Amino acid sequence: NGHNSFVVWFTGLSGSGKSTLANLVEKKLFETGIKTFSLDGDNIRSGLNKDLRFSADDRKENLRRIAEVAKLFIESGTVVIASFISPLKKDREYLKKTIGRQNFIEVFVNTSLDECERRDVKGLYKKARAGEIKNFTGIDAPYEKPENPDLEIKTEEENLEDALKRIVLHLEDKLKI
Ligand code: GGZ
Repeated sequence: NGHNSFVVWFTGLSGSGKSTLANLVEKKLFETGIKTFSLDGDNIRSGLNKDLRFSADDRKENLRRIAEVAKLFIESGTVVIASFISPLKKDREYLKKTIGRQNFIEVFVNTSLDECERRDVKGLYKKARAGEIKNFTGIDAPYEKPENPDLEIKTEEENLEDALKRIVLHLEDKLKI
């Protein structure tokens, strides 16, 4: 229906605010009449990727399958909004290559580990510190920061509304035929 389709990919630590931003972006695009679909741990890891956990290999396979799903949505003319930690540079490179660089908008939700741990919305950091969760990103599994993201959101410095405006402005350009 007249616009480009692509993936808006949010990467960042657990509790960085990826989903919050993703939900706001989806709402904005919906209001503009654009067909969107959101992919996140809730709808992917509970079904399609139920067999995967958080080893490096499992995360890689998680992201590989998500890339394939995203490609199908793009083919259908849907804008995909994806929120996954996607902690490794090489896995994000794979995503870009598979989905196509021009169809992949990387948004780095840059919230410090200190702040994510301070918020600890789901109590997962506490559990990870206690050794109850293994391979937790930022604690005993790596997060490699993107070097050249299309957008970087520093949630400790910028309010949600301004961040949202910045993302939507960037997307409006991409949406043109
Ligand atoms: C990181 C974990 C882990 C471990 C469970 N490490 O904040 P959440 O809870 O709701 O979102 C996190 C989600 C991360 O899944 P992803 O598919 O985004 O990860 S990746 O891209 O690395 O494949 C977190 C929860 O799962 N969670 N155990 N060990 N996050």
